Order: sequence, then structure tokens, then C-alpha cells
Amino acid sequence: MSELLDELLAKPVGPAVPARVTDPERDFTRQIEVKGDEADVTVRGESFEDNESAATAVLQGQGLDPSEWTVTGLRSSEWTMANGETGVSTRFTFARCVSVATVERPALDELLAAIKASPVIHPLDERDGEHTFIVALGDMQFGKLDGDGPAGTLQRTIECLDQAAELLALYRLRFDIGHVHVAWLGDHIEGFVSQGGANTWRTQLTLTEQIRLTRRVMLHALLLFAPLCERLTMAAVPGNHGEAVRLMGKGLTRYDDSHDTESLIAVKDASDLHPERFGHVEFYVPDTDELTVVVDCSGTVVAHAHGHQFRPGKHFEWWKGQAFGRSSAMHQADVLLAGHLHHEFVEADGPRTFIQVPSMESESTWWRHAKGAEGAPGLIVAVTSKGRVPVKEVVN
Ligand SMILES: [Mn+2]
Repeated sequence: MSELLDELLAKPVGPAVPARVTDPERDFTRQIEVKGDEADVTVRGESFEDNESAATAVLQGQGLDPSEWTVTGLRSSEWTMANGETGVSTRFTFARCVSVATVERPALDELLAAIKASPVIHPLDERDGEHTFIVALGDMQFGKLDGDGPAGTLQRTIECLDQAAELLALYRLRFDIGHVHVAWLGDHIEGFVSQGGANTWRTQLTLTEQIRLTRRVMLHALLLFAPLCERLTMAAVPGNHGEAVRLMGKGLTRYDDSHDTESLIAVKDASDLHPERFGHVEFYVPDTDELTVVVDCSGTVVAHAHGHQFRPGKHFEWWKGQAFGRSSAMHQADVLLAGHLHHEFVEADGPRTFIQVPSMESESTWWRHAKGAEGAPGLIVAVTSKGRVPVKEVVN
């Protein structure tokens, strides 16, 4: 490939997420367990002498008087510190020299009185750090005549984005939000590749019209959110409907060959023309031949996938499988945002959260005939920080 070709094919690929660095200070430095007249203190440091004084300090930190305690045993072992050097981990067993004859019991009545006397106050203006406001949407399938058709889907998408911007102001009363992230989760167009092209008759817009709507809706989101935050990120992933080329109705070209992502790349190219206005905006799509992209949102690693890669209900199995791959960023993802299945679904597994958005199109007529369920279109807004997602709300 020539340099010029590389330059003009360049895409805003999502950044690699560096491996989580263990923090010995936080993960484990000192530990104390007190059982009656015996206390076990485990400390880690550069040398045994360091540990000896640290252990005494740990006792003091627990409100115990070191002069009342004597070391009755210890166990020391070496460990590798964060800087690669060898440190010493020591467990001291202390015994209380003089048994405390009478253990003072807390006065229960006073404690209970204190509970009654303290009103529960959670000040709204308490700032505990950076938060990201996530706006996640997908499955507009612009062009399809089902339900209220392209006109209805377009109006709903714009209105939901506008509502999300209003909610941002409301959530700022509760959270310190500096970063807004808009996740485009695929199937933004209906396209003509689905079902071997059998969706063609029911698709009322041309391919370029479908793409134009997608691009301009993304542009609307850019213009809407860019003035409202210090950092705006937008990510898009390829959906099955957005696939640019299928061969004989089946074979694909490369996995990144998608109108769903290309529309966002076009918006990025436009925003690059105005750095004074959009210099704080970042755009991300999966790397060449890839289908997922991750973006850091206030310490939460947010992954994006369309959802045609896993069977319904098997999102965590798929996620676990991806995380097994050593080159995949999925093992570091705290949150997985997905589209495709057209209904709201939120599930947590330990600290990981899966959020599936409803579709923006009003219904799949085929699905309604098959299963009876009408659509419940909308998008999802969420607030996240440091891996947690305390708020998820459907906007419709
Ligand atoms: Mn899909």
C-alpha cells in the first residue's frame, strides 16, 4: 500500500487499553485480625525491619496500645514488588500482655439514640470524581417500512437524543459529569444484504438515503452534545444490516466493511475541519477486520458490540470467550453495550454489566407476527465511573 492510500483509508481506531496495573498500596499492604487477646498483623515492605515498625503502627491504627502487646510468633516470606524488586511479607502474631479484665461494652441506648438523632442526608452537591454520561442507541434500520417507517424512526431518534441532552442536565445535579459518550451500536441502516436481499421490497429508501440519514443523525448528536461537555466521545460498531457487501447473499468482505461505522468516520472527517469547535471530540470504530471497540469512560472500560455475534441470552458466554483471547480488550471491559435484539436488557455478573438497548425502529413486523410482541423503541442513558454503572434509564 502507498502512503497516500494509507492516509486516505485511515480510520479513527479505538485506542488499546493498557493492562490493569495492580496497585500494591490498594490491593494489599497491611492486614490485621484481632481475636480477643490475640492479633495477627500481616505487612509488606522492603525489609523485615520496615515491617516490624509497620506492624506496630497497624496496631496503633486500630486503637490498640502497642505496649500492651508482645510478639509471640512470626512468619516471613519474599514477594515481588510492583517495581520488580524483592520485598518481604511478614505475619506477626501478637498476644496481649495483660488480659483486659473487664471489657467495656458500648452503651446500646446511647448508640440507638445517636441513630435516631442523625437525619439521613445525602447532599446533592457531593462530588466524588469524574463521571461519564453514556447515550447508547442502535437498530434504527433506516429505510424499513415496518411500523411507523423511516419518518417515524427518524423523528423518534432525534427526539430521544434531544431528551438525553436534557437528562444530562438533570443527572449533573447528582453526578460530576465531564465526559459524554455516544455509542452507536449498529444496524443504523436497513441495507439490502439482510435475509439474502429478501428485505428489498419492504425497504423504501435507497442505500445512499439510508446512509445520509444515519450520517446526519450522528451529526445532530455531535452538534447537540459537543457544547455540553469537556470531552465528547462517539463510537460505532458494525451491525449485520450495515454490512456493505455480501457475496451471493452470504460471504462477507472484511468485518469492518460497514456503513454503520463509515457514517461515523464521515462525521469525524467533517468535525476535523473545525478543531476550535470540535477539538474535544474523539471518534472510535473497531480496527480493521474487527467488530468491537472499547472506550475509557471515567475509569470504566466500555466495550461495544452489535450483538449478532452471540445467541440471545449468551452474551456473558460470548464475553467470557472473547476475554480468553489474549489480544482481546474484552477481558478488561467493565461494561458491554450491545444492540441487535431490539429490547431493553440489563444484566450484571459480578462487577461486569451488560446493557442491551431497545431498537430505535418502532417494530419488526415479522417478529410481531411470529411472537406477538410489538416494539418498545428507545435508547438508554447511563452514568458510569470507575467500572460501576449506578444509573441506567430508558428514554423513549
Ligand atoms: Mn442486527
